[in-house]
Amino acid sequence: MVELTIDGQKIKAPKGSTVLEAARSAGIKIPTLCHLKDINEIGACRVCVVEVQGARSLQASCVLPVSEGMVIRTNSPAVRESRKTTVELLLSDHKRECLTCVRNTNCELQNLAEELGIRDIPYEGEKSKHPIDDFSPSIVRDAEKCILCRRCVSACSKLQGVAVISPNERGFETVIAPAFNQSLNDVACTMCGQCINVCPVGALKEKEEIDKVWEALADPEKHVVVQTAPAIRVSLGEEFGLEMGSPVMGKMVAALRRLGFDKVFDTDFTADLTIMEEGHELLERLEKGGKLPLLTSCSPGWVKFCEHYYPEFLENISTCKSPQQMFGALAKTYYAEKAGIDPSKVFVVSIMPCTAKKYEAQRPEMRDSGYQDVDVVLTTREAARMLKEAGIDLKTLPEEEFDEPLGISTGAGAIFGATGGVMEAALRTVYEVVTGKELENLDFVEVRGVEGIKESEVELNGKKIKVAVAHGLANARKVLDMIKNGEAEYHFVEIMCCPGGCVGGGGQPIVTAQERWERDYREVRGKAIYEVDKNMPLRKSHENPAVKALYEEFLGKPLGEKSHHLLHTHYTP
Ligand code: HC1
Ligand code: SF4
Repeated sequence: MVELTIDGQKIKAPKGSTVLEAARSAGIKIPTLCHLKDINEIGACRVCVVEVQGARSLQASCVLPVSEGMVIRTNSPAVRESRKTTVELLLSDHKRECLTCVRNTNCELQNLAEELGIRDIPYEGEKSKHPIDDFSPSIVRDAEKCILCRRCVSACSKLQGVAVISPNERGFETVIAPAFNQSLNDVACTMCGQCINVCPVGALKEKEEIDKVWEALADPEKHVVVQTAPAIRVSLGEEFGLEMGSPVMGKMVAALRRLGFDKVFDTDFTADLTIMEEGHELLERLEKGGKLPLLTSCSPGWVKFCEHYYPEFLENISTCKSPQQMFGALAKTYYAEKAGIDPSKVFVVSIMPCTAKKYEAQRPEMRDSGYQDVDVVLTTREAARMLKEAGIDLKTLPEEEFDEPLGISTGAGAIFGATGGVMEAALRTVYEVVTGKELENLDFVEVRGVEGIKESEVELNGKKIKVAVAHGLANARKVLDMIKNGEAEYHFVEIMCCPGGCVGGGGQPIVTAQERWERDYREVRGKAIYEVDKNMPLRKSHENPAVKALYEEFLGKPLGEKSHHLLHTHYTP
């Protein structure tokens, strides 16, 4: 430990820590903008400058190591003046559309301008000019709002191991973009949206599709159904001021009903169905010597990553469509038939924690119902915007139940939303199908939690099955490289594109740098998902009565002909 003085307070801090960390541990606030814990610690924006006794210039506290006897001032006139000037200069070259910006009231630059008491911008001069890139089905990039903090660059390279965005040009011309200023749609971007989640301003956002949903809801000819992803039931509440990880399943159902959806269904239902199909696919590959390890297929950002960067593993990917897509295919066949509705009139909306799901719904493989299976995908954030626009306050609503039959699910479906959940759900079912015995302990804790790569072993009738779980594409890279180099051998691997799994998806409520500092949002939301599972009356996919009925009435059996037609696909290099 070293001892230093910050604003007259004697503080002890671990050797190697930064002045910013030392100050925060003592409850002293230093504002930051580019800083993002463990992801972007580069001292680029200079908002966090402090005065160091004896030093000639102000220093960026986020990269300044503590040293014995150091004397720091965090709020001297020179410091305040410098911070203000920095932010004024940023604002002078910023497209100041605050009132109509998607990040209005949720923007770190806006908040900082307010906190620093900025009342006018004295440096009006030349402004950068850049076209908006909205060619991607998932991500919109507006470089005129970019403040060059590089948080997106770090997230894309460090968390996702993708690195398709970086600074182009120099000086005033600098722009964060794919190489040669190409569109995100033309490079090997996975559409994961992690860059959006870390953007402090509105330079990156999802491709908003709210208007299409308003239009469908207003059309008396259309039967509009909505499906809600596993992860959003523990995150939507954050948009309405509830604590992170608050479970809002019943209120969410009530809210969507009030918005005007004809049926409120649940992606958890098809998550259970995925387990039936994928579990049997695993067993078939194990028995018949198919391609192993089997890799999960429900995360479209991961599938796109595999197509771009590891095409040699495409045959390992399960042929199961994701639960979102299975739902769409069944809504326009099984459900339409059962409800006596012309499938061309059924309009399927998904609410997903994910931006890549927008892209997935538009893939040419996803039209097996005879129509585009899922019509519109909204992120959690877009869904909240719709509710707010309609004057619906989630907090005040009663709890309501999903509609039947596509709204019936088990705890196994719910845990899809957290890293390790697909694996755990699959193991619960595969174990009982193979052994014919009842599983005593349903909790496969070894595959839970936020560690980047998790491993476990399960014995099935005397055969050891080795499994692994990776979340965040940088971890996916590690696992795939280990398999490729013969350093690891698995039978079944779950890969989720986003850190923490879908709870950390690129369409989720924004977690600011300050909140990320205070707690691990992946952990908080993940724990909430496991609580949902614990409280469900049924916790194994094969016990879902609506899934059983679906097989009896429509599909026949797992991996049967109808399943193959509607629920499976192939990704080819
Ligand atoms: Fe996911 Fe999935 S869990 S991919 O993370 O398999 O997005 O939540 O909906 O499809 O079920 C996302 C979440 C989601 C699918 C399911
Ligand atoms: Fe990188 Fe994902 Fe953003 Fe694409 S969407 S630029 S892969 S972080």
